[in-house]
Amino acid sequence: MRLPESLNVVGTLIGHLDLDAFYAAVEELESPELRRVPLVVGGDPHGRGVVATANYEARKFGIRSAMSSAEALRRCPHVVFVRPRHSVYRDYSRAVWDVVRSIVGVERTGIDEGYLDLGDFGGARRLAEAVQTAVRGSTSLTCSIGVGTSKTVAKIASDRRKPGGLTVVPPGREASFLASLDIRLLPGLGPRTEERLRALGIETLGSLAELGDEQLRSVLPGKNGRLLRDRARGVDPRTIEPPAEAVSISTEETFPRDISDPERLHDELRRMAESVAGHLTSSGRSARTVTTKVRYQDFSIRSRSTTLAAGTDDAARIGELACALLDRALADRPGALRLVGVGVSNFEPYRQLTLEH
Ligand code: TTP
Ligand code: MG
Repeated sequence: MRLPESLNVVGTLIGHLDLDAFYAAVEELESPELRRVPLVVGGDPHGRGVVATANYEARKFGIRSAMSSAEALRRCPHVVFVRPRHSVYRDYSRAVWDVVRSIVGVERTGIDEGYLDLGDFGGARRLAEAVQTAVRGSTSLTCSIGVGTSKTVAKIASDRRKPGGLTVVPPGREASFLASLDIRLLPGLGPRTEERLRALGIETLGSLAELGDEQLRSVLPGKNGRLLRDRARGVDPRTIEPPAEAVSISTEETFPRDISDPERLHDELRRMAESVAGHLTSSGRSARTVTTKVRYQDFSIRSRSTTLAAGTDDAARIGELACALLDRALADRPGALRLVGVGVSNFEPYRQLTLEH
């Protein structure tokens, strides 16, 4: 996917979107009886489970992510526990980001958060509101968005008015927005740094921003100190990054039973080569390097590659090369295989793409 050209333009407003009580919100949608009761998504409260997240009802009792489930139960004896269902959350997350991407350029940074390219100041608020409305419309989930001239300001702002909030920090207002906030809210500022700053009486981003060079060097020496002070001042040149560039297309398959017959292995490789070549062709690319990967019964992995003088997207050619590479691997180390895979690489830089079965 190519991103809109407006990405990374200096002067663009950045949004940070974060879904509200994400896992818990999904569970409430899936089981309406869980709405309006204190809910924890997490591990066993009678074992060593921890809280992944809690709905806002449960947060009133002081229940928080990463707390032990046993502690959550102590704080609210009638809290309802459900175990995390990660594949369901992944599906909701995909639906959210598909609809967000249909409106603005996106750099996803987590399952429920990412940065948005909101263009110039004039249209940023309207775009952010449109994103919130679209997310709610397509998934019934709510999200909070912070808007600012930098990633730091946008990320901090998205957490200010949860749930469902929109906080816009206009250009020029960064330092005053940050000044009164606790240093703990600055992304990238870890617990050890926090402790050192507090020991000197530096509790707010405003006082961190005001530290002189010499004082800064003594508390937080090196690059990191300057970076954190810059961010506390609202200075953060990071732009929205497009998704990582692809370097290969590959597919692999674990067999229900290990296979040692070379003919059957060749058939599998030819079939996989068809699939890989299909993706190459449809993306208008050709590849110079073909790789065969094998996994033996003891789970060890070997791979063999060959590089052509000119690129190809021909399934039969890739299949034959993959088979020859398999023969080489088996000549070096014979044995039954749990898995084989075919990959192609060495093309014009594009996104990494792993085919799913
Ligand atoms: P968060 O966005 O930090 O939390 P949240 O979406 O539940 O609540 P908020 O409204 O404050 O944004 O994390 C997103 C999901 O990631 C969260 O729903 C569950 C999971 N998660 C964990 O599993 N363990 C953790 O310690 C945290 C912080 C999150
Ligand atoms: Mg969240």
